[in-house]
Amino acid sequence: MNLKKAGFSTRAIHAGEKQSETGAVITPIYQTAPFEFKNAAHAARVMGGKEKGYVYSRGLNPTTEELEEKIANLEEGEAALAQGTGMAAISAAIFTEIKTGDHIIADEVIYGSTYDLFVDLKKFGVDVSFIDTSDVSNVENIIRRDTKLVFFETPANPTMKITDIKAVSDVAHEKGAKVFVDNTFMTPYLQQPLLLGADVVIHSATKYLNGHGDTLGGLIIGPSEFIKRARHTAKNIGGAISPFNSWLILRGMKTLGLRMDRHNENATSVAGYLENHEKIKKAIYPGLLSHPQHDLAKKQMRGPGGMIAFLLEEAREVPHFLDSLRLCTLAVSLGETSTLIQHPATMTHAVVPREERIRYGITDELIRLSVGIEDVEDIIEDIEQALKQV
Ligand code: LCS
Repeated sequence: MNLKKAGFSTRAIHAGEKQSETGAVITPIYQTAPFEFKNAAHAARVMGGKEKGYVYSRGLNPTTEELEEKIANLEEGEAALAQGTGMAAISAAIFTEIKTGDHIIADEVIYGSTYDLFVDLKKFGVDVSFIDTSDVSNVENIIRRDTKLVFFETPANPTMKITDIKAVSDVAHEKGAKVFVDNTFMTPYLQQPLLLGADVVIHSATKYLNGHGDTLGGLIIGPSEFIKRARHTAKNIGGAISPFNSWLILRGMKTLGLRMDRHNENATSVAGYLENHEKIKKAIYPGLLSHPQHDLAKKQMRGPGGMIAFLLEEAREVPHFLDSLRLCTLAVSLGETSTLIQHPATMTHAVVPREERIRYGITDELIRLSVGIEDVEDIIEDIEQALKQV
């Protein structure tokens, strides 16, 4: 069957999966560091790049390769590279593309460690401008001839603001800059940045792609030429994923479509509930008509996703509210079966200096909810009883 033409879930289940020599239906876990050469001449050909072959799992591993092929298929990119964490994927992608003296534009609202990585780049002589990419005119105003790349998440972690992938890509390409989109919150089921003009897509596979909260992983998808260079850079940085973790993500991805439908459905109900609750100052969710970029969300996303941000009236109510929850789990991370809740100001984004954080909308009363796939009535009931305590 031509998998390129098949539906999303058919591809999520079958793409990348190879027939094993034993007939095993499920991908084997090649839990090995090195691979044996057939002989010295074979080693010379493989090491010299004249013949494809497995050498060492830091560079290439058959289980991980299936994961790479599956995500490349789902994002409709030419090739992909898997890494041990989302941050390893982001680092490898960035270090593949930039050098001292280059300029990077990054959205000011991004995951805390990604922000911290970009701040660190300044010490290597890379000029980083943090701006609000959700207003494309900000990109137009700041982009320069030496701008190498524009990086953003959409929706952004944790404020849920949305950047127009096509509009920013058009502006960036006019100046010869590349666009890297972190698609972790959406997954290819809900958004495909490469089809909207982005050059490279990055995922923390730790989240929805794996979907079960039991492993870390990162993925980079883009043109073969870029992935080839990224594989070289990544091999030297050394952030390889273990074959077992690749296998877990491969397994998780088979149910991605089913899970994302349920995340969409549950989060839509929870967001509607929160928006109408008297103790909630504001609920921010792309599926709500009140989201300032609801129309853009409908245009570039196939669904609103499972992430919600909301504000309590007062920051001092936050700890008591969080401590009163019984079903929702107080934990960082997101995109798994369980509903997870956290306070960005003191948790995922504590690394962003307070003044900047507040300016970006990551205020002290903001709470982030990753709506799981439990029965939605139970999630709402838990939030309801906790809100009664504040
Ligand atoms: N990109 C996004 C959008 C993320 O949310 C995260 C992690 C990463 C990249 C990094 O991926 P990792 O290395 O953890 O696989 N976000 C987290 C969060 O919001 N809470 O805990 C981790």
